[in-house]
Amino acid sequence: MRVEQVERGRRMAKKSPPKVKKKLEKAQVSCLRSDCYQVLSENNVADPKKEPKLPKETLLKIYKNMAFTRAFDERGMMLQRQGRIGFYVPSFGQEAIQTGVCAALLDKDWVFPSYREPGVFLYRGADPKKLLANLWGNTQDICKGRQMPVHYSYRDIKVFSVSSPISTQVVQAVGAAVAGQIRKTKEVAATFFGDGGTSENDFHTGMTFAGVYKAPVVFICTNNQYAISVPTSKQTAARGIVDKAIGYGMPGVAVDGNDVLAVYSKTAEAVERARRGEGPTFIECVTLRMGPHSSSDDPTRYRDEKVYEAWKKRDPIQKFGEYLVTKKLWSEKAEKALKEEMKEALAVAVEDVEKAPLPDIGEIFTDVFKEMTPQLRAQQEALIKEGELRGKFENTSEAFPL
Ligand SMILES: Cc1ncc(C[n+]2csc(CCOP(=O)(O)OP(=O)(O)O)c2C)c(N)n1
Ligand SMILES: [Mg+2]
Repeated sequence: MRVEQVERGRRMAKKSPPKVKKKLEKAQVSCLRSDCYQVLSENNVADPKKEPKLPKETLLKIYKNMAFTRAFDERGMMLQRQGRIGFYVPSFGQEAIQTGVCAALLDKDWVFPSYREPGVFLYRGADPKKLLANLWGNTQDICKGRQMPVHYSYRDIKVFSVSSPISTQVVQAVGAAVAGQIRKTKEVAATFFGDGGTSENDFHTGMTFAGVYKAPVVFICTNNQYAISVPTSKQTAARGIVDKAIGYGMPGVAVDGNDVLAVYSKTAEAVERARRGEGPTFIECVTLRMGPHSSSDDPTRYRDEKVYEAWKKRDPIQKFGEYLVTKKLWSEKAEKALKEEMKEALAVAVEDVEKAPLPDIGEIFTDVFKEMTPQLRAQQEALIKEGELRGKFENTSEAFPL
């Protein structure tokens, strides 16, 4: 923990009621980088000068979304381990980033996520069944099984289709933002990408254009300290990824990615700035990926267990939950009821979605052109015929290498 933080904690402790005082005095040492903006202390006490004034309903919506994102991820991993789906990408430990950013956006704004943001879809009102259907790629799936699992697409809530090639969403977000600028819609685009994503050319292109054209974009870099097994120290020699903002002529800020109030506050400032026409902002949300890269990965082969244990004590859901309990907005009883409710909702949704049949093989070719081209029609007919000859297409659900 930084010296200023400890001193601020002591000053706050002097003025605070006895219960809060005790907590502040017992301040923990943080494993977080020292330049990160925080609202909640390591003991989950809010700094009164920084605490955002959010209505009770929003605070509870934020908490419930973080909890549901965790439950959804747990279910996804479980389904994969049971062999019921082929692949999953959990976002364990990153719930505050996804949720805090969305809480600062309006419905009319656009979001361009990576593959590790189920909480974005959920916060903006996605039907969990539609997300689950993508994991099976069956007839209930919005994309009719044409996308990889966890690569959701949700036009109704203005969340752009997830792409596997990393950072492609950065240029897409800038394009949408510039389009809004030209059409004077006052819409903001937020895009999520990882620490590894900042080494991609698309990141550079998007940041350059956004800086030059003052595009209304908020760049959210989730620095979860790994790109699969490559640590951030091998990704960049910069002190922090936030330093990259300077080179593109935009303000940058690093925040504690496990403190949802900090993520919310800095995103809200960036969104207001973008809406005022003052241009883009870069936000580095520092966290640690608490799960595997994907269901195909084993992080115990490369991560430092001591660092992992230290971050475990900073769980974003627990941090925010403690804050809500102090504010008397949450309780053990409410927690128990929520857990039951989520378990039941997911069980019912899975049961329903899993039953849906796979799309017809010929559907691979539809929806591309209004009128199917003769070449596509010929390919469609050939594939259907092959299917008829072979009886059944192979199940490749265990062949995801990523
Ligand atoms: C252009 C491109 N190169 C390589 C890959 C393979 N790949 C998939 S995920 C990943 C790591 C990305 O790390 P980061 O951007 O930090 O995001 P995180 O997975 O940590 O959320 C890589 C290299 C890819 N999908 N796209
Ligand atoms: Mg990463």
